[in-house]
Amino acid sequence: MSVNTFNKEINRRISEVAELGKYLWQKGWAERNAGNISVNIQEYMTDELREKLLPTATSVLPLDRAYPSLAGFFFLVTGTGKRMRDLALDPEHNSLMIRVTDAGDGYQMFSLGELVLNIHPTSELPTHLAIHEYLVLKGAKEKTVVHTHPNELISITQIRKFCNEEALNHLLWGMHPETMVIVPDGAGFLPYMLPGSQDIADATLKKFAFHKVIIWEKHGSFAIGRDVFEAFDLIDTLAKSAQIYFQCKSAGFEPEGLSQEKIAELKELSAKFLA
Ligand code: 2HA
Ligand code: ZN
Repeated sequence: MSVNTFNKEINRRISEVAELGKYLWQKGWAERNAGNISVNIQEYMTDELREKLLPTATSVLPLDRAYPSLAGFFFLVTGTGKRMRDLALDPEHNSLMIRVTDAGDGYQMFSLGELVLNIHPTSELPTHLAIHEYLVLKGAKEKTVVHTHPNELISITQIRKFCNEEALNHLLWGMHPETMVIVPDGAGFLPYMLPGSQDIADATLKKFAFHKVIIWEKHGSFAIGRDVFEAFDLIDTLAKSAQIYFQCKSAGFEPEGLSQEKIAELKELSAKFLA
């Protein structure tokens, strides 16, 4: 089965994931296998396609915890150990489709290419599924989750005084007016935890109740969006602010930033802009 045999909507999501892989690589945020992407494609899964796919499923693999609200849901996910730069050129061999079992506590895999599947989902699958479950339960419009390693945002979290949401967001909002307009809820900040674990998934999930983008200390960022580009834009905007901060510092001076008053004024503008 090749990419072309899915329906138009699913093919489009596969292409978008590949395109995002290119952006992440070009940004320098995707060393080796860094980063991962998932898309909830349940709404595009017709009965006809499901019937065609199910006989090609792998056996069931267990999940560390159950996601009852995702029972039967299909997702596109990037593969563990796969490179974003390869994903950009060849989504069939660097990403796959999974279906959460009817009990919600396992998943089956489906190839986007040949029938023999030589790929497993991202190591951050627990965090991706936890976020998707939260979005489904909320009836949210966001269907995509993007994780990447933006140098600028990781660097900020190497500086202890910015390792809290208040200081971090004050800094990022103050570097450029667009940052408040695009990310009015600011970034959630998660202190360092072991990647890939259920604990980091649970802690990240709690942050998404208040933010659309989370920064993991000394590691990277997670964002949600209606499509992968919307999630990318949140991270890109924050990274731009961090970059401005470091460019000023490299030029030998302390950036002035925007005052609390100006930031508050922008928050009002953002409410109108995003309404
Ligand atoms: O996909 O980024 O956090 C590799 C990672 C793990
Ligand atoms: Zn990572």
